[in-house]
Amino acid sequence: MKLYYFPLSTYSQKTLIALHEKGLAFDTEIVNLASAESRAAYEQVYPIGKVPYLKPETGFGLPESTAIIEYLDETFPDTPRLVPLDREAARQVRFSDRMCDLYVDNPVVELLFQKIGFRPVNEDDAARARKYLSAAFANMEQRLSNQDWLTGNAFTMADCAAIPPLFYAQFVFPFNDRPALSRYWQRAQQRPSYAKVMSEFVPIWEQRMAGARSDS
Ligand SMILES: N[C@@H](CCC(=O)N[C@@H](CS)C(=O)NCC(=O)O)C(=O)O
Repeated sequence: MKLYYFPLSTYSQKTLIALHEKGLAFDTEIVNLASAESRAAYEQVYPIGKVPYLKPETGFGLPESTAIIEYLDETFPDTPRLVPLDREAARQVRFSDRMCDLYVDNPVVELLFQKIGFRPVNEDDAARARKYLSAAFANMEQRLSNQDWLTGNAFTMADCAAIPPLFYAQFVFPFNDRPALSRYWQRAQQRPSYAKVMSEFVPIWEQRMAGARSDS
């Protein structure tokens, strides 16, 4: 199977964490979201143009990080499950996954893009993003006060969704005043799956930030 992704993309990172948690082998193709040419070529594969996108060995291609992780769970049943089989536990994981995408990842990206000039500054959108992040981080702080991972003591799809935006949140909506969330972020960086993801994207991020500083 082949994963189309962009190393700096949070939703790509979410899927990569899942693939590494499962120890699965996969080919990759990088879609450079900063290049109009690369994006146009990718739209031949997936016309919506968003990453990630998984092309399995057989059958239809799959966009959407959550759908990809659910597919991996079903297709490779001998690998660690990221959505538990128990229905109530699975419901909690799916709910937390949605909350993380909608009220952590999307608002972090909104604030980040406004900060680095990828989107025009819009105070209403920024205020809404901060409101969502305050509420989501308060909820995470409470949950993480007595458990290691977002939905309990097992690492799940909810953690795959929660961890990537925390990297960028450090720059646009820091959470060091939240001790349980800060400990979770430390734990996440020790997790081999995410450490592997970081080893690819952090140097790219640092290079871009250094370039942006020298331009200004
Ligand atoms: N709901 C999608 C979101 C994917 C998404 O927004 N990807 C971003 C990168 S993190 C992207 O491809 N942006 C390019 C664009 O919007 O054209 C998922 O879970 O995969």
